Order: sequence, then structure tokens, then C-alpha cells
Amino acid sequence: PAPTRREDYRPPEWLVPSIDLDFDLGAERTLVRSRLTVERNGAEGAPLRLDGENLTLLDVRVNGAPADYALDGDMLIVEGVNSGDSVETTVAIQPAANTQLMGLYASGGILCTQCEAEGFRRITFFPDRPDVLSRYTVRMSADKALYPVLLANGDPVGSGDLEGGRHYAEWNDPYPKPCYLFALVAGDLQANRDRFVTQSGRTVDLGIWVRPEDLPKTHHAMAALKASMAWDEKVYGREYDLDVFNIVAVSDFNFGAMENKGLNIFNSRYILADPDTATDADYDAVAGVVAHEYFHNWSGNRVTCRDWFQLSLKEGFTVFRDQQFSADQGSAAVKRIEDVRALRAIQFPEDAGPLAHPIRPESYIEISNFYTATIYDKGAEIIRMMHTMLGGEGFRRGTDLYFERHDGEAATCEDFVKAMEDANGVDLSRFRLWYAQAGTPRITASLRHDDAAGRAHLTLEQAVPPTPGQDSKQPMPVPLKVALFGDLTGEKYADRLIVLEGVAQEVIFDGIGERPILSINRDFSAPVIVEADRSAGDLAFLSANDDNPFARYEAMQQLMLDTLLGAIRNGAADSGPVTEAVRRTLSDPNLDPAFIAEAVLMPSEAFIGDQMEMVDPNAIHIAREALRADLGADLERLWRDLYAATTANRFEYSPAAKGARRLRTVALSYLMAGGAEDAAALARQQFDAADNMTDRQGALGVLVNSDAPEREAALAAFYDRYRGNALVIDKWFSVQALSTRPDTGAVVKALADHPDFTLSNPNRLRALIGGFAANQCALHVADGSGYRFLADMILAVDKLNPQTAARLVPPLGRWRRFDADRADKMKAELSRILAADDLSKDVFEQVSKSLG
Ligand code: HT7
Ligand code: ZN
Repeated sequence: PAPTRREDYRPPEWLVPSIDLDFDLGAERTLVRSRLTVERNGAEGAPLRLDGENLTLLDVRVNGAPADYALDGDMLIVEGVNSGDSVETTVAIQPAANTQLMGLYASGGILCTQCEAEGFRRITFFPDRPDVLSRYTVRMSADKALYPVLLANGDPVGSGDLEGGRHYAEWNDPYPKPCYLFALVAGDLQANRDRFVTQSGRTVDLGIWVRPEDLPKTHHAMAALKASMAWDEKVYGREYDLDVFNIVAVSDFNFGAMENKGLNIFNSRYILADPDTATDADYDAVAGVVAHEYFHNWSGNRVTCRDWFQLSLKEGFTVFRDQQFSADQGSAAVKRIEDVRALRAIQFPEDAGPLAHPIRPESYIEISNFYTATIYDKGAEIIRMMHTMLGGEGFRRGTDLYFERHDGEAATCEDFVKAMEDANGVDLSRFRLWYAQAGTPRITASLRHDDAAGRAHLTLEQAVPPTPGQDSKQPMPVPLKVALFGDLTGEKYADRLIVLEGVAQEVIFDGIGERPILSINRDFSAPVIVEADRSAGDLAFLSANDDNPFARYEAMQQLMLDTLLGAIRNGAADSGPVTEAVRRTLSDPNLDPAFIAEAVLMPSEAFIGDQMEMVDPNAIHIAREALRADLGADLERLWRDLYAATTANRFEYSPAAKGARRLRTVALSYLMAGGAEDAAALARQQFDAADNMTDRQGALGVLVNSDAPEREAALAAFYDRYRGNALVIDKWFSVQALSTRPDTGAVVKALADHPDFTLSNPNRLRALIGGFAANQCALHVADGSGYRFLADMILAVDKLNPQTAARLVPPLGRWRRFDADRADKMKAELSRILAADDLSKDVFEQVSKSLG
């Protein structure tokens, strides 16, 4: 398949100021009549070209008369159309047979849509591109017993009964929108209803629609929605603009959620939460995704993207906004640590591998493959750097100007940067390189102290590594928050923002009378890898004394990492400095338990591997488990005390209670690692006594990694208790897929034959196969059976849902990082996939790029 290139962008030949849609809904067959009013926007004489996919075309008319048309592949070409004409098409589609979950599909008896990025063409013929904005009216008719609720974008304008047990509803969206924001839902749903009064005094009716039995699990999502609406008014001055805002939860969804105008559609895992079935992390994810989708109403809907190369314009900015929101709701430090951990786990490897791309890519074969951690999370970091450099007020001046200039338009990343520049009178020319260059910059920092002069010299150098299609790179402005601490006194001598502009820069600090210790990239002010030559003593000092919580966490991580890499190199490690640093952190009465829990967690096996020339999964596992065992045993008394101190009588949902629960399970896992005799019994006790999912799943996770006899019983009890609850059974699958036990490969293969396993539900697939693919020990077993199994799954899923299949490919694309034997086996599986008949372009793109 031929790639689409950014440089080939041309404005649309035709615009569609308005569209009227009429759906005769049925799961087996739906009839879609659409009437477009069109306006020529390009060369005179060019025919009207409309995208379509998998549509059965029944009729085409222009101004009511049969039209002169042809089908060119999937494209409908209509001749003799003039500006102002009305172009009508009638098509039939089959929602129940739609396993791709793009377009109109059926999920557990509900009919729903997913149109981003290019799903609208699977509903009707249309110029399916984000720079064609239209006013939509929608009429739906359906069987009233099967589909009593009929929802679409905008405001409801009419409804009534029809003959034969059918009924209809009409909706009208006054805001012009691209077709990727179109949505409808039909089903037997009930709503948690509430209201929000905007800052200008308008009342908005809110509804969260779910299956009736799920209604009690919608309160957290509703609270998050109202908090998001208030937050966007306060922090960005953005008010909601329709009279209703509806959210619908469905069980089969390719992604987290979708920001359709006035009718967000969600993967149910990001709506449903109660203490018995959702962990604290699930609660946080619900609030974060509800906020994210709501914030898109301005950053994405009112100002949308000109083309899909600008995807990060809405996604990077909206992720940044949801991160700010979540930071404001709880511990900002812990939120920053979690976000950076996620960035390093997924985006850094992406940026270092064969699928690396800039946040504004140059080309794609299948746009669905570009909903990546780079576009979303690195995109958010790039927005964050502007926020850091311009300050909160300067950044807000920039966003105000951006929204004012581009409201109702399809904009570009360039428009965003220009608004920042114009609102603040700054020049961001070189900063634009962050949009164009892929790869994670490596910053080398060295600090020299001239004792006699009382002066410190900080030398900074940057290198941006080559990535596919980009052999050489230019230096980019890198904002680094830096502080210096005195070695003897602990005094803080300097705390400033340094923007490294070129390849190298020297920064001088005067008045430094003792050897300084460097704290750098505080708050993770830039998405870079920093190499600073700091001793174990310096890192231990920072982990105990730095006043920036992120830097404190970072120092501990670096200390652990250095120790682990030393152990892998030398076969043994001196765990003393790490043990002392962890002891001090655990004993510090001023620290928030949630922070302690993050700080004492060891870097993941995958992250350790990312720091090695050649990944050795066995050596990493052994070294990490050995250090965990040492920490567990050496600090047993402390872990026990913390475990007791964080045990609550009753479940409470508060930041303090969440922090305590987090630390409690971390303590339990260290007790288990350290070989405490009663650890398995404690875990089983925690599992049985739990009045919430955080404690129960935490205990199960600890047991599942062990050989303890309690393991099987806990797994069976968990399954029996939650049988039939899809979201919790997903946890049962994923906890086993993530187990570090040597039999995990065999267990996962057996679970793939379990009656509750299905390839057609993306959540279930991610739980078992996604979990397995992320499990370093299980995937990389030396005989290559892990690779073979993953490739078999990719091929099987590709037949049903190419988007989801393509997301399983990246772990195989990391073959360059492994020994020759493993690399050959991974390449062989990629080649086997590539040779398959009828491969989707989604999987083709990921596999062919991975083979490189
Ligand atoms: N903007 C939404 C993207 C999305 C999506 C993309 C491809 C296939 C299915 C999808 N469902 C939703 C989600 C978001 O970023 O808010
Ligand atoms: Zn988004």
C-alpha cells in the first residue's frame, strides 16, 4: 500500500456545509440515507469524490434526480455536481458483522459508532478528512424494545413512536464538525443524570448511559466530569457550549474513549468503578480519561486538526491538559512520577526503535498506527516544555490566542506554536524542531568545581540519535531545571531553568564554597535521557534531601539502576547503598506514603533492558530479584511496620487512604521477595479480608508471582467471585499473563483456550496477549516459543480487528536489541506474518517497518 505524505496535503476540492443523515437501524442491516449540501472549493469541473468502505451502494441522486456516478475502488465519483447541489446516497451496512469496531457496530446489544480516524466512510459516502466541517442533523428509527434509547451529537430536537413497534429520534448539532466526530448510539441503556451550571450561568444536562445493572458504578465518572467542566473554566477559561453532554459506556472498544461532539463514547473500563471491582489506579484512569475526552471539546472539537499529520495538535495538548487536571486533584509529584514512568516504558522504546516517528510524522500507510505514545505522551511533553519556558501566565496567553484565532477551524501544529510566539513576543523557531525530529535526545552533564574561585562549571552537551529516515539531527532547545546542593552542608546554592540551545553549553555558578551535587531535569522538565556522572553517595544524598520530589525519586531510580547494571555486568552487586537509601526513605516521617511507594519501586525489567547494549532478559530478572530479596530481607522490620501501619479498618476513597493502600502492597511484595515465612499467609489474609479491589488485586499479584500453595486457591476464589464481570475477569487474565514465574508462557497458552477468552474483545485481548507481550521473561524465552505464540495471535486477530492486531507488533520489532539467536527468531516470526495472505495494511505497516 502507498503511503500518504504530509507534503502532499492539498485543501479539499469540495466542502460540505451541511449533512442530513437518516438511519433505519438494525443490527443485521442498517440503511443509511445521507443528503449532503456541497460547495466547490477547488478546480472548476472536478467531480465530487467521496470516500466509502464496505458499503453496499443502493442509490445516488443529485438534486433528487438519478446521478451520473462511478465507483473507483472504494471511492464514489459523482459527475456534473455544482456548488449548492444536494447529493443523496443510500447505502446498506451490517453492524453485527463489523468486527473491526470502526464505523457502526454492535457491542453487547448496543449499536454504536467509532469514526476517528477514518470510520465515517464505513457508514456513508463522504469526504472523510478532518478539514471538511459540516452541520449535522440526524434522524434514527429503530425497534423500540431493542433500542429504547437513541442518542446522537448535539441537542435532541424530536422523537416519537412509529408503526410496528418502532420509534424515532432527531438530533441537531449546531457546531460544524469534521465527520470523525460524528456519533450515534442505540440501545437499552439507563442514565445517571446530573446538571452542571457553567460560569456564564447556563445549565447543561449531563447523562452517563450504561447497561441498567451498571448504573451504581457511574458516580465516580460523573464527579470527574463535573470537576473537569469546572477546571477547564478556571484554568483555561473554556466553557461547555451545548445544552446536553452525554457519555455512553460500551464493552467492545478499540481504544480508551472517543470525544464525539456532545456524545462521548467510552470503553466501559474508563467509566465503571466501585470499590469492589475497581482499583485506585482504575479510579484514577476513569477520572483522567473522562477529563481528557471532555477537554477535547475545545482542544480537538472547537479547534480541530487540518489533517492527520497534525494529530498531536489535539492529542498532545489534551494529554497535557488532563495531566494538569489530575495533578491538581491529588499529589502532583506522584502524578508526574507516574506519567514519566509511562513515557519511559512505552514512548522511549518507541523513539529508539524501528517505528520511531516525530510527533508530526511525515508519512503513514495506516493512520490508526499513529495513535502512539509519541503523538500523545511525547506530544504532551513538548507542550509542557512551552509551558515551562513561558510560565503559566504566558502559556495561558498563548492558548487564549490560539482558541480565539482558530475557533471553528481545522488548524495545524504550526498555528499552535505561532499563537504561543505572538502572545508572548518570543521566537520559537528552533523549538519547532521538536515537532519534526524523532528520537530521544541524550544530554551529557558534567560538573566541575573550582574550590579556590568558589565557582562551579556545568557543561551540557546534547545528541539526538538517528532514527528511520532521519540520519542526522539538529540540536533542539532543551529546558532543564537545575539545582546545586552543597556536599557538606546540604545547602541549596542554585535553582534555575537553563535552556540548552546548541550542541554544547557551559553554565557558570558563582558563590559555591563547597563541592556541589547536581540535581538536573527536575520535574522531568524535558523528555530527554540525562547522563550525569554522579556517585552512589551523591544519588543517595539527593534521594534523601532534594527538595524536588521528582528529582528525589529520580535519584533513587538511578541508584537502583546503577546497582542493577553493575550486578548484571559483574555477577554480583553491593546492595548496601540502595538498602540505606531505601531505609531512609521508608523512615522519613515527612514523606507522603504514596510518594514512598513510588520511590522504593525498582525499575522494571524492560527499563533495565533499555539501558543495555544487548538485552539479557535472564540476567536482568536474576539481578532484579536478588536486589528485591536483599531489600526485603534487610529491611524486613521496616516493611512489617509499614504493612501494619497502612492496614485500614474500612475502605475510604481519599488521597491519604489511596497512598496507604499503595504502600501496603509494595511492603507485602518486598516481604515476599525477602522470603518472610509468613508472607504468603499475609497475602492470602489480605486477599480474603479485602473490602476493595486495590488490596485484593495487590495481594493476588504478589501470590501469582510465587510458588506458594495459596496461589491457586486465590486465583480460583477470584475467578468464582467475579465470574461474569468482564472488567474484573480481564484482571484475572492479565495478572496471570504478567506473572514472573517460569511457567507463564504455558499458562498463557492454556488461558488462550479458556472459554472466557475471546479474540474479538479488545480489553480481553490486551489483558492476556498484551500482558504476555509486555512480560519480558515470558516473551523472550530462549526457545522462541513466546515469539511464535505472539505471531500466531497477531495473525488470528488481524482477520477480525486489524487495528488491535497491529498494536501487538512492536515487541517483536525490538529484535535488534537482543542476541543473534533471539533476533533471528523474532525476525523469522515477523517474516512469517508478512508472508500471510490478506494481511491488513495496519499489520503490514508495523511489520514491514519492524523488519526494516
Ligand atoms: N481521539 C480518540 C482516538 C480514538 C481512536 C483512534 C483510532 C481507533 C479508535 C479510536 N477510538 C478513539 C481518543 C482520544 O484520544 O481521546
Ligand atoms: Zn485524545
